[in-house]
Amino acid sequence: MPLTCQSLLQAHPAPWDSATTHPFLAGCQSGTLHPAQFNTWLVQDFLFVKDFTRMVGRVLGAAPDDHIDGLLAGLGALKDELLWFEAKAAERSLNLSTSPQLTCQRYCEFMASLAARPYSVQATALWAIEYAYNQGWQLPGPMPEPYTEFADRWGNPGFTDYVHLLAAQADAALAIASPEVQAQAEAAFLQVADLEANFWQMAFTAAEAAQ
Ligand code: HMH
Repeated sequence: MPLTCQSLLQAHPAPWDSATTHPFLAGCQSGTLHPAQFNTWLVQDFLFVKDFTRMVGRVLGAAPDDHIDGLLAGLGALKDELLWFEAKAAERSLNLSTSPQLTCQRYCEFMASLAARPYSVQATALWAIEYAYNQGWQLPGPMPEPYTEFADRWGNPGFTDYVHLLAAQADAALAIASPEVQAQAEAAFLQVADLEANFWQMAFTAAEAAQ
C-alpha cells in the first residue's frame, strides 16, 4: 500500500491536531486574543509566506509536466497574498521590515532544506503546509470580525479545491516513490505538523510577554 495524504492523517492524528487547533485560533473565534498576539502572527506570517513562495517556486522546478498548471495557479495566488499581507499590515501600522523570530526562521530553514529532497517529499510537505491553514482557520467555526477575512483566505472553497489538488499531486508522486522516499515524506509531514504548532505558540506567547 503506497503512502497517501489521507493515510498520513490517519496514522498521526495527535500531531495533526496540535498543528491545526490552538488557543490562538480559539482566541480569534472567541474575541479574547490580544491585538499584539494577532499582529505578531501577521508580521511573522508575512515573512513566512515570502519564503514559502520561494519554496513553491522550487517545487514547481521539480514537478512533472502535468503538475505545472496547478502549481502556477498557486504561485499566482501567493502574489495576491503577499500584497494582501502588506495591505493588512499597513492598516495596522505594522512594520514588515523586521527579523523573523527563531520559530519562523526554523520553519523557513525546513522549507529551504526540502530542495534537496525528491519531488514526492516536496509535494507532500507543500500539501501539509496548505492543508494546515485550510483546516486550522475553519475548525473553530465562523470567525468574527476582524478575523473573518483571514479565515476566508484559507477556508474559501477555491482554496479548499487547491488543497485537494495538492493532495492528489502528492499522492500521485508517492505512488511511484520507493519505501525509503515514502519514509522521508512521512518525516516531512510530521515536521510540518510540529513547525505549525510551534508557529501558533510563538505568536500566542511572544506577544503575551510584550503586553
Ligand atoms: C505558518 N503555515 C503558516 N503560514 C501560512 N500562511 C500557511 C501555512 C499557509 O498555508
